[in-house]
Amino acid sequence: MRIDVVSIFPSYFDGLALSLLGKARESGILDLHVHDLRDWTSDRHRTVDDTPYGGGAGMVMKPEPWGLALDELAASSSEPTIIFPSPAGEVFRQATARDLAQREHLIIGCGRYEGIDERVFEYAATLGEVRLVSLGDYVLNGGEVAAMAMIEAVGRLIPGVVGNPESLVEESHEDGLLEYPSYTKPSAWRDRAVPEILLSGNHGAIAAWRRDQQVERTRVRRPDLLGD
Ligand code: 6GU
Repeated sequence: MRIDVVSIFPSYFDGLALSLLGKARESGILDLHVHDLRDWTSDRHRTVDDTPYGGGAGMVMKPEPWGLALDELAASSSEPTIIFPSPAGEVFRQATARDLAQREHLIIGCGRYEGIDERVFEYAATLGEVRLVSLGDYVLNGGEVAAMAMIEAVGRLIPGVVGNPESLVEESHEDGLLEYPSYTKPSAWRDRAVPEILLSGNHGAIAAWRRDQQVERTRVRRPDLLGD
């Protein structure tokens, strides 16, 4: 998979060189390129924003650098998926990550300030499928942190990125439930014992206990996931 990220703070993404995703990049499974939006400006100050038509607080990202960036990056594939992290978008879920992990080419446009000129989204839709995607119902200062979260969630689903594919399925949200609790040695620690059942060797009983734990914590912490 190829991912192009456009941002005015490209160094945010240096962290993606670490760990699992770093290895995926080295092995060529994940072809990640981070670009500075200002490279598509032509004025002396490399301006990317201006005041909003109609008035109001803050600045809006100008369309011209975005148009040139999208033209150049979309030219490298037939049907890119163009993602704009936005608190006004659809909520990013595990199903979204699974969907995006199937794509050949993602372009992620990170907005700052009060947002990007609306015409950029319309234009982008002539180049590929456009998705406005939000991390959740709270406000960040820009799309970078959201883009990092999305790249990690999508990247780990690309075949070969996570060494043991079994570890992908027993995770919170993969089956619509929260994950069961995990324990390791020592079996007693600061007067707290590991649940007896996990030491029993009875794999059927352990699987049933874990399932119960999943359902119970989901009921308490995230009843919305159960449709209640
Ligand atoms: Cl994707 N962007 C911003 N700026 N704020 C957010 C968000 C995205 N998701 C939640 N809050």
